[in-house]
Amino acid sequence: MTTSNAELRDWVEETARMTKPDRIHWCDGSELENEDLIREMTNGGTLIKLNDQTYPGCHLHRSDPTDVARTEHLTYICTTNQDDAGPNNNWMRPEEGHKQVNTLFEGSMAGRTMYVVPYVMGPVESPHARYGVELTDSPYVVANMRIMTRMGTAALRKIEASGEFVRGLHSLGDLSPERRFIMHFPEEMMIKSIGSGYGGNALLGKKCHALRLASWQARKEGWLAEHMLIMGVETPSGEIFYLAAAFPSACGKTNLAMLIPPDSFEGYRVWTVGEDIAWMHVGDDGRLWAINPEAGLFGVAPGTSQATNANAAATIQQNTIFTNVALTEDGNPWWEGLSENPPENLTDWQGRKWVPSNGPAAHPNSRFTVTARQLPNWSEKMEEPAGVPISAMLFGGRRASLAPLVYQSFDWSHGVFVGASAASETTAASTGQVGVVRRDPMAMLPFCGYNMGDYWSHWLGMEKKASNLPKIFHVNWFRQNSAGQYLWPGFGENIRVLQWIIERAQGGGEAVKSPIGYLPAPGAINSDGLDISAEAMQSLLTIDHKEWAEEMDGIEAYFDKFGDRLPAVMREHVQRIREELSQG
Ligand code: GTP
Ligand code: SPV
Ligand code: MN
Repeated sequence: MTTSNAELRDWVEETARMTKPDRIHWCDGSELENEDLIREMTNGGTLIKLNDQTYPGCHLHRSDPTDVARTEHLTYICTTNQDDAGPNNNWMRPEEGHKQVNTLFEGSMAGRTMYVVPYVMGPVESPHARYGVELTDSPYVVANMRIMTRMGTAALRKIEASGEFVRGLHSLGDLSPERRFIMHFPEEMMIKSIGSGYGGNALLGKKCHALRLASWQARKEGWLAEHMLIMGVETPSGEIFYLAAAFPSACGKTNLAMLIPPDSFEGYRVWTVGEDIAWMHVGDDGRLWAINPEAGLFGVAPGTSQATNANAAATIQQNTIFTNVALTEDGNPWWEGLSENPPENLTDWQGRKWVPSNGPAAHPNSRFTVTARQLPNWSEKMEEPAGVPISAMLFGGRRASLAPLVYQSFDWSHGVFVGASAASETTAASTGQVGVVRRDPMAMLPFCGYNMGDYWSHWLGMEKKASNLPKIFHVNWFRQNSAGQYLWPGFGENIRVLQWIIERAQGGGEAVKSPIGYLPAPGAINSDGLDISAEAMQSLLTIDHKEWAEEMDGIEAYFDKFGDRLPAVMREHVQRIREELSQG
């Protein structure tokens, strides 16, 4: 196979001259092609077939132990001017970036096949869909891209018709962290990633294209590309309200998007439209409309169970690729939280007999890849070209202290401040220290493809483009008591908070004004049937003025890094909140 698009043909040939693969394979996305790939990987030992009775069509992949999460310190935005990348990104001059990686790509595919993977991000017929081609020497990446995107011949035809596509070059290289780089060239709509076969480092349609490059395009074109889930909450009246929520990596997007309400919430249902990324455009009605650019789920395995997320648990029972989970002696996958006690004779994520002294049996960032269509609560709106209208946006993260369960911003500009000043404890989704609080504006710190100061200006500017923007909220499911236990039960019970959010978004709901925003009035969060003490509820819904004053210092110090790219109104919000906090 080849293509009528000369630019694509030339790029494939030119890349092959550099990387020297033994073969070039143009992916058509067919079932047959996938079966061949899976067979090749199981024969080669890079994929293990799981128990066909209990987990039909499922496989396990173990990545290199040094390659288990995104590597933010090796991720670069290469722009002509350093200020365009901003203090939130690692930066290299584009010529330097190309030079640095091209030497590593030289001959990197020798002995391997180069796969040409054409893909569409978004419903194929959506006016907001975007196209890309990933060249990769990893069959595991191809199999994952087939699940996560609309991949194959239909995508290629779209690329040929439009002539526009993002070029993504990926090679496993030698998997050495010393020779690993994830480079973005937004001025050329190009990605070059080498030395990693894992997740967002290697599935280039995901974070590299749909967030870093798309955020750059979105700013130029007047839309938003965000690290957000999209969910429909059906209320007993049958009406469905769509919400979008940005939480940092491994902070609960996948789980919230698939929420199952408790029995006391009869008539409520949640529909999943997206669980990681949202592209939002202003509609003719002045509202923000969101599409999910992805087609699959790349979810965190640990903590996923019948009890916490029955929708995900049912979804990953078939046709799923598991990465870095543990293996039972019956050929079933296992991870911490799947069952209370680990089964005997476990093989850990590195393929060794599991002993607790080696740490968790499944890697904390072990994942499942599965088509979203298998979700019991799959929303047909996932295929809707126009997307869904968003009523409320949520920002949040993991904060053991400080941030209340929920609060609402006063208006759009304050809501942008709330998103911009969000912070969260780091997780295993990225390499580095876990559990330290860092600022993660809009959960986009690792994914914004340009200067965050400009990004906040762009967000603020949406007010001029859209007459009916969503209401903005902040949530925190992770408040702890002094014994380190979560105060809020989370998961399905989060519907109680969503109920208040939906009421507020419609102009109802009881609230009290505080310096940081509107807090739920006492009793406004429905706690019928919930086993929670009055003290716990009280500490979830009150703010400590002294702690918040210190938080303002931290926020201001963070904002200072952005110099004159920081929109002035952000400092005004800090000032006003400080004054109100000091008034007691
Ligand atoms: P990425 O895919 O990395 O972007 O992560 P995500 O934001 O989709 O996070 P995910 O839903 O996969 O949750 C990550 C971890 O947080 C899992 O171990 C979950 O079990 C846990 N978690 C999710 N929601 C809640 C909650 O409401 N309360 C508590 N205590 N834990 C939660
Ligand atoms: C995240 O880290 O936010 C993820 C996983 O969703 S990855 O695809 O690796 O970026
Ligand atoms: Mn994510």
